[in-house]
Amino acid sequence: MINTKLAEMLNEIADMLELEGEKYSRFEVLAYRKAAVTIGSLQEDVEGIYRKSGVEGLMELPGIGKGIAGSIKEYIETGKLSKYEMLKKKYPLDLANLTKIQGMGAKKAFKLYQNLKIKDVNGLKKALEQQKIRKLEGFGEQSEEQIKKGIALLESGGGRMLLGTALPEAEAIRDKLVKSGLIEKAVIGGSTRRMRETVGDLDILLMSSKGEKAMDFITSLPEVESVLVKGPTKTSVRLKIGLNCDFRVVPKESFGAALQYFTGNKDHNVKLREIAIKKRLKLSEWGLFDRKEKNVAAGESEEQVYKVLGLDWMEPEMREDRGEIDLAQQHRLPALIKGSDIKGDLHVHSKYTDGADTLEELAEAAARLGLKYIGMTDHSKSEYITGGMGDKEYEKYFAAIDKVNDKLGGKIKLLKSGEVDILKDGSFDVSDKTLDQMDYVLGAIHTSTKMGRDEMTKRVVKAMESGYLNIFAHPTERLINERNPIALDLDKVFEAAKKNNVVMEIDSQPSRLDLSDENAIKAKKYGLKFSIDTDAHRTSHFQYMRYGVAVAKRAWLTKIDVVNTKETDELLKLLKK
Ligand code: DGT
Ligand code: CA
Ligand code: CA
Repeated sequence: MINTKLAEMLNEIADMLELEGEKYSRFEVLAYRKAAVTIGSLQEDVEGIYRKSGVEGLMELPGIGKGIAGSIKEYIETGKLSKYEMLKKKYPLDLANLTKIQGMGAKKAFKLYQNLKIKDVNGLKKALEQQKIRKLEGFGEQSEEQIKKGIALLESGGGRMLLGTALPEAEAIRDKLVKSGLIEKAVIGGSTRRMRETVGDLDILLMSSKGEKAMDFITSLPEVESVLVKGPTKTSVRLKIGLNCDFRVVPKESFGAALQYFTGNKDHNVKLREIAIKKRLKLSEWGLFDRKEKNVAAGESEEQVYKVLGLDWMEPEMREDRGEIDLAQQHRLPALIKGSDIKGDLHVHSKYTDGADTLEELAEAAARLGLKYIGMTDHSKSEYITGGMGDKEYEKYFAAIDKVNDKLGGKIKLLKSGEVDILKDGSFDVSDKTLDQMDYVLGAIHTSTKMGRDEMTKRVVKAMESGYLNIFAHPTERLINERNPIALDLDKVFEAAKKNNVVMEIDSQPSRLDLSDENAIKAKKYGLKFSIDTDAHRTSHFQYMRYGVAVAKRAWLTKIDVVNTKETDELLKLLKK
């Protein structure tokens, strides 16, 4: 799938136009940024859309105008983007990766290029070693330190890719294989199937009687950058998006066992193997064998493997060796929450602040997805970059919401809320009167994020004790591989949340996933409730819900743990203060 690469290039064009300065309007820069977000967050292959519906189809995507649609067409047809190539001549530096470093914008990166000929992250590292950067005007020892920290944070991810990027890619490849007619079955396994927040590599299992042809098809896919290993049953490739992918062709009678094995995780598998040994059986990716070497779990399904071992089948999200094997043996597995349990989304942004779509567009899109309500949570004034609102603006906002609700005639309901900043002292940055008018209050920390642990914890606890806070949004403020969590004593925060009936958010944005699965497990121990939200800034972001639901499943949450599984009236009662 070309989405990730294309989005990266569109973003780089925006960066380079910005560097060009006055020659280009802010409007044009913004258009490229918007297009990059649209393409980057798209859950289906943009090439597929073009092949099916042409430039018109592209223009139906939010934020894609005629000009950029033409560029996308050019890229799909020729593999090149002339605007990008032209600008790149003047700015031959790896902006895409340099700007991934926290605190490194295009301007800074270009300055480093102009003065020190730094072109990429490796060059930057060398210059840091040689202490060259501190001597530049506008930089200093402190900024050297900051850049070093940014690089360390980026590399601490160990090259693991966000699930939100890896999964759509895996699905696109799987779908192409299915369409090819060369295979009977293709299933995505590994950490992707377990829906881990990041993925080390992709694992795809195939059932095929034309193994060699299938492998030829795979190695000639446009997604593939290079072939690492190629054989009739096992092929590994490097994908252009910067991820490896293992393919294995497995015979039908071993498929269930192989799927179980290649889903893992490793610790879960090791435990299963021990259980097999106790039953005098041998478990491998080829099957479950008795002493006469007969496969007693032959066939396509995993269920059989678990069943013969005396366990109930469990969802892949649970297979992390966190106690699920014992529960499966005792037939006491929890009934995990499902995507279809979700009735609404309580964290959504519109054009009123930094969202791309109108209230009505958001409502229509959410209704099409079968949601019964969405909570409108545009920002408060401290988030001034987003055009955050004060009391007066909120009044207009709520009136507009009423109007749209009248027009919608009950098809879906917009709820009145706001993503209200929790200030340094734990107070909110809008008046109590405004808070009173909200159906519920979603509070978040965005400013003064470097506070120490005690102070930060007090700040959050105070907001919870105010009696106004209903949902604590993206509680740790982390961005995976990009920004560390704020310093919080989560035990104290969860205790205060329990006392004050504050719901914890699981933010479904792929780079946030906040709370994480581990923190959600901890929060559940305190008896807390959760709200799984998309934090949508455009209608296409509603698609992110599946990532938040996956976090919830990985934390063993059930329907009753999650407030936005309730019908509208029930939910409003629950959130009333
Ligand atoms: P990743 O790729 O780092 O995100 O994580 P996984 O879980 O996808 O790991 P990967 O790709 O190395 O292996 C795929 C699956 O194969 C893994 O989930 C479990 C299984 N597996 C890998 N190595 C071993 C092993 O040494 N023993 C057993 N029993 N299973 C293994
Ligand atoms: Ca893997
Ligand atoms: Ca692998």
